[in-house]
Amino acid sequence: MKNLLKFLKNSKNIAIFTHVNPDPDALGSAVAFYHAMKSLGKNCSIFLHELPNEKFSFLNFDCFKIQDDLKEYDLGVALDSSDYKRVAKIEIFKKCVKKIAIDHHFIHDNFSDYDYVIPSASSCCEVLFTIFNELKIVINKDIATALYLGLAGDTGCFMYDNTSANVHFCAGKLIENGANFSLINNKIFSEKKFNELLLLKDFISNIKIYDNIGLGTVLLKDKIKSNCVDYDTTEFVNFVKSIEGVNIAILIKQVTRGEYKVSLRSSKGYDVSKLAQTFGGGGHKQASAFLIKMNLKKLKESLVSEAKKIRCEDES
Ligand SMILES: [Mn+2]
Repeated sequence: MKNLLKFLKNSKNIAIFTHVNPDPDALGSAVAFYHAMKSLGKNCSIFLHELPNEKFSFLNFDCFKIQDDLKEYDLGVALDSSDYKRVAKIEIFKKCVKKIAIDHHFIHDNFSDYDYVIPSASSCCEVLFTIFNELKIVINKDIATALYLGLAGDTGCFMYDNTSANVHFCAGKLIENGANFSLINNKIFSEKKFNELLLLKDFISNIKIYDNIGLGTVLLKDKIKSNCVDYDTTEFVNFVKSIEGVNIAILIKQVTRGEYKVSLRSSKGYDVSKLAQTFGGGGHKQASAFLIKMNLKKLKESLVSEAKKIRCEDES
């Protein structure tokens, strides 16, 4: 931690990065870090490939940059990113004089001058909460909102097994400091466009169940037909997971012709990160993902047969 604080204290211009296809924890940690560093008088920007989905409009989008401004940054900070390849706008990150990474992924490939990783933390935002405390940063409403978003996002609205007592402690402090929890949770977990629900209706009617495994598929043509974007299907995997008797939920989303993104969710005791690793991906025990080029029928067959090998490790 001391090293980390030294890096932060010694830099003036900070470029902030997170992973590609940023999820709530990625966006929350980047925005929280931005406001925290601003409060210490630093110049900073968050670099993304594109602006976030409009669902996140309660975050102030002014902090995001999608183009390189050619400024020299004396520190690049990669948040919530488990390895080098996952960092968005990597070409700008590479140019930063010093580089650090702050993360919570169980599998993290060190890729910076100083990688600060707490694998027991629920989210990168939970790690930042402790760091900001050390730095005596006043948690203003902007920081509280962003940190709460990450906590809620990575704990599935405080329902996954990574929801520790400390997560609830942090969430409480953030609410005290102005995080609008009902707005955030409603935007992220509840509110749907009518088109999304129509796509969901078709999706649910095509879910297949194999013992304790549930598998759902979203094809490009379905998304186009219902006028939905990729982000609209983020929560679909949780519908598969919510089916009684399903311990392992699989969502296959077509990205391009022949290319698929697979999201995995599981009940306590069922480790889907190993399943993701088999296919070149990674993540957490209860939530993992990978990208793959494969024939769809073959992909489904091998996913189901590999998933059947997962045994419950939880004795309790
Ligand atoms: Mn995360």
